[in-house]
Amino acid sequence: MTASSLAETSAAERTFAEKPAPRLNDADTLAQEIVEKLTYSIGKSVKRARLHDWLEATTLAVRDRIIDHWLVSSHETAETGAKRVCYLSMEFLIGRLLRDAIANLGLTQSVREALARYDVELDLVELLEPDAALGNGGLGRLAACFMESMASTGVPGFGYGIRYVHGFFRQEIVDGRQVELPETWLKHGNPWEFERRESAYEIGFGGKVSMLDEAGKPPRQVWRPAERVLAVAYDTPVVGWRGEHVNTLRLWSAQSLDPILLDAFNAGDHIGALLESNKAEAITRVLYPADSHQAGQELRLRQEYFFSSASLQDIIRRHLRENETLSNLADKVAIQLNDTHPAVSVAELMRLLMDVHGMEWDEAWTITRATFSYTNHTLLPEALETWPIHLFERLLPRQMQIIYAINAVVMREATQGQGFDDTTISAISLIDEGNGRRVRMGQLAFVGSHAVNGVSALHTELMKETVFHDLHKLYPSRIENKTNGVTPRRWLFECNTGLASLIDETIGPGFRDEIGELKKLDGFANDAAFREKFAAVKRANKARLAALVEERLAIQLDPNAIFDIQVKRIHEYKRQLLNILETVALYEQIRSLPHLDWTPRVKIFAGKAAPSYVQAKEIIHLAGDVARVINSDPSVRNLLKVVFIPNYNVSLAEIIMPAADLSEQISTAGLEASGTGNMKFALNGALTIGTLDGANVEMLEHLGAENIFIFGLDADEVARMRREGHNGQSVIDRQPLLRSAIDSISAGVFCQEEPGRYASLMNSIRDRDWWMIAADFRAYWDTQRQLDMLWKKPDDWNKIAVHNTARMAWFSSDRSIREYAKDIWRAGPDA
Ligand code: 26V
Repeated sequence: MTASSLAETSAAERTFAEKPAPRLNDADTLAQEIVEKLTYSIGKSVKRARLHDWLEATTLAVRDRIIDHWLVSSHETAETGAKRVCYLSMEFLIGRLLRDAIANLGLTQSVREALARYDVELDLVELLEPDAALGNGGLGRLAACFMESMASTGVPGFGYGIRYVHGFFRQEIVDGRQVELPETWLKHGNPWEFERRESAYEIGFGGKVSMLDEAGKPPRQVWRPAERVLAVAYDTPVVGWRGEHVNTLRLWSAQSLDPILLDAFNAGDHIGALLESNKAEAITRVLYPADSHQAGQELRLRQEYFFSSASLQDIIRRHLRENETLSNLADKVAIQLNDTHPAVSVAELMRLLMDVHGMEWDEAWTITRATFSYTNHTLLPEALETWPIHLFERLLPRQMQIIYAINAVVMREATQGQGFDDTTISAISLIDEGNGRRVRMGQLAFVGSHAVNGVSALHTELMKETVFHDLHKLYPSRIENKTNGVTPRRWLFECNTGLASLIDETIGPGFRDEIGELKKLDGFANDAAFREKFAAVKRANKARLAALVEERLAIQLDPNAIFDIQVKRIHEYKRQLLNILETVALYEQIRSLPHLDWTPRVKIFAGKAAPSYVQAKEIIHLAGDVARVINSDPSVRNLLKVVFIPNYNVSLAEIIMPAADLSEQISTAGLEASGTGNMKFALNGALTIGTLDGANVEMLEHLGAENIFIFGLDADEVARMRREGHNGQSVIDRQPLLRSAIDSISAGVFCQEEPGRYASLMNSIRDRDWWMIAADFRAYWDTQRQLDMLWKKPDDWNKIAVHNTARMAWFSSDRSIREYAKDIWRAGPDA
């Protein structure tokens, strides 16, 4: 069997490999398998092999074992006719795969020993794997955690997305400013993926729609696209815990149908001959490096339609291979729309069912709604996708017709059924008439789905009150909550082996199979000897991070200090600026009152700004400027250090999360849909300082108020103050610490070479204070000082830290996936 046909499930193949011959998991066997790959797949001898060759050989050896399980999983799903879950996402922020795969297969020790025989260190080999960074932030990382959890909980899942040639940009800081460099994860090839040339689909753009009236057949609309490109599938296996189930992540790559226009080439137009091919391939060349702010460009819409159509054609083809009819599609497939990026799928599925497969409107519409469900990940108005109608119509004329027709159905339900007034009707409409006529993708995803979910309890309630207020009135049972989670395999077992082993020793290894057992750790918070060991693990993790910072930035960190960490995308609503202002205020206080017993702190920041987001880039620049001045001031040495670690990504997060004492989750309340970094930190024993926002609210419920440090305005108060026209200056006038910090930054204390650099950033706080930085400063400062006091009582601090790890099990993405499977998809082992 060739690599390109593995894990496909055609009837001919079903007889193959019911159960692969079991392999031995000892170091001898693995050493032999790895060396065999090294010799025969890579063509290197043990003597000559470089570390990179060992990475490839190890990956290929491990991959063979995954394939054994992959085939079995695929065949089982096909054989039993189990319902599949298709997760459509523009982003999968995967990170590295080797360590995850080895750990889930239970091979870590054997592989380590096998390589050690050749004086090769597994940890060093793992470091050479590039991060698959096919996502921006939370939404993409959630998709990756969900893929792993679907495999671990036995839900037959398919991830569908885009195989970007260039993932999320590499960030460098040059002269204090963020510089974006292209990321090239495929440079050395990608041993995890299988190209499936046989799974390729044509994707059309532009052209005309006409009515076809053939004798003896009902008249139907036919779309004749002006342009066509090919979507080619690349499959990556996603191995679940203990390797029991392996799912598929299928990413689409765009190719031109004609690689070269030979006529043009022969006529001497060598560049023109390649234009079409370049235009086609451009569709999957780069990931849009933004996580808010509507993209607006045609290429983005092309990307969205390209991967939606390819995925739906694939789903339909597979369905028809196993079923006689499409009438039972919704019984066999659930399709989750990860935000509105794949929302055009609603119109595309209708088109495929009606125009290609001859189904009537009513049946197609019923099936479409029963198949799709939609997750919303942000309420920020600037991130809600809409497309100009003229662009949509030009690129996707048939889909536009269908959207008008869907809109007519919804409008009818709203006027006839409910007697809604004109304002409500225009809020519900799929067409925004107010802004130069645009298609609203959120509305399309909502009406085309049977379930719509938010990602935390608070966010879901706010969806009902704000963006989907009127659609919620029309379809009151459609919105439900599914609080996010994170996979404990990557975010505890693999990234914090010290803590995971300590938990093994303390409560036994049962928590690795049933994460709920972590609760057994709770009682050990009162056991001094255990706390000592827990603190020792944290200290080792801090030392590891300190070594990284020393190596990359030549800054020494004191492990006795609180490691106070804020890592996430840089955005005004996430309020890195509030943290920086508190840092400056603390700096000034330490300098004015040096005799006080200050608690030493290290403030750590990391995160990327969207390339076009000016304020976010200024915030990065400011963090660096503040760091430079504070770190070189001998009067605060060892009491305060500030670092901005460049190029935050999944692999860096795996080192940072276990090393945190304090996790900063300080968004303006009502704006962070959930957060998932908050969960990773707390699971690894960090205390949280945070607002009543996103999943922090539920963390408060699970941890208890004494184990999380909540401050500031809540979402209702923020909304009220905004309505009443809050202004920052009035608050600043009453707060000398804040005023002095803002004045120092404005006056150029941290950027003497260009004193006006931050004037406008500071003025935005003095004027509108839209993000409530001035408004929340005092509460934030007070809570930080409370934490300073707590640090002086290590027993008390460590007790809280233990409670955090013990009580975070509910935030496992296995729990999220089981809820989706039961309530939305009606799929999985318990369906
Ligand atoms: C929007 C856009 C607009 C067009 C350009 C590209 C682009 C890319 C992404 C987005 C939406 C980003 C929304 C997002 O990442 N939300 C985060 O989702 C996390 C998982 O649910 C959640 O934990 C975070 O709170 C939320 O900010």
